[in-house]
Amino acid sequence: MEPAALLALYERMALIRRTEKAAHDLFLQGLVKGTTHLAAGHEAIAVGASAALRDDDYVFATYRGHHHAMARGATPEECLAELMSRATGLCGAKGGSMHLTKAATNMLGSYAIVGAHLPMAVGAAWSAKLRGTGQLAVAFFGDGATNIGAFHEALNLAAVWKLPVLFVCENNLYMEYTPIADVTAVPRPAADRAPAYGIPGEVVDGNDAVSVQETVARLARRARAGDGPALLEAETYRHFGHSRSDPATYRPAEEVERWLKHDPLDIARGRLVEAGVPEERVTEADERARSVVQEAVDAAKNAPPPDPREAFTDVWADGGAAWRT
Ligand SMILES: Cc1ncc(C[n+]2csc(CCOP(=O)(O)OP(=O)(O)O)c2C)c(N)n1
Ligand SMILES: [Mg+2]
Repeated sequence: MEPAALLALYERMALIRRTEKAAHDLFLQGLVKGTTHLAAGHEAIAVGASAALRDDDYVFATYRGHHHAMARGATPEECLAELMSRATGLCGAKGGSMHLTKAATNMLGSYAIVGAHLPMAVGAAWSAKLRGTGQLAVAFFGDGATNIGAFHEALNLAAVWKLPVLFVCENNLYMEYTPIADVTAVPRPAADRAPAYGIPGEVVDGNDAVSVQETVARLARRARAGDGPALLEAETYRHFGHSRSDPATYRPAEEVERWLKHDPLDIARGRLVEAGVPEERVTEADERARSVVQEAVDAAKNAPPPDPREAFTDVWADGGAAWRT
């Protein structure tokens, strides 16, 4: 990867990390209503995959989806304002943390029901295939989703119809407070299921943005060429608890320490050094990320709440509610 592209990947990850930290701090200040599921630690999956996608590809994420919204064009200010229920939020304060959506860039939503969006991604891929657009649909989901029926139904249909869809599992070893290994019949909750559907199943270091980018680019090429879906298991770890109320004390200290040393930002910094990018460039990128997020926090704090009349707009697909009320 070109040094400039590598630096851009790094800066996007730094921006996401700082936004997640800001979301955590704002929650502690009582300014974030509702729950949040932070993706600090998962940044390389969103940013690496996004770097391998076309701008018009479809992306679907879970409630742990801030990183995907930001990798697909949402700004820290739009995201933080949404978390803080401000009129300037990404979804005008109607979505909140668990439903970040940016339809304008084909980031077709974050979903709170585990596994629910996998069949939706299959539908988007079917539509792309019928229209012959060459677009791809990508569904990002957690390891827990691999034990949900919709995961298996989606994989089967996508394989039978050879649809251009990638299933990307963010295996962070836990589904809420339960180790995935304790409740799953195979060691690799995602990749080991792929053979049952006759599709490629691969494992990648989900904390290395470059490995993710290369793997997704390769699987995307074959899907666009008509060779059908693939299942990618990206190994990662969350830095915070499952959701805002979870101190994550159930994780062994040695495991946490090992994964914190395998930080996606540190790995990207190592790659920048290897590529000969001077340290000042990295420091400047960090500084830009810091100041963008600080400005986003200030702007979101100062933004107005939504107009109560807006509660009845965007509720139905036709944009109105008149005939129903
Ligand atoms: C169908 C369904 N069952 C249960 C839940 C409650 N729930 C919310 S998150 C979660 C854990 C999911 O873990 P995983 O898929 O590994 O994603 P992670 O949170 O680790 O990113 C559960 C069980 C839900 N939202 N939807
Ligand atoms: Mg998980």
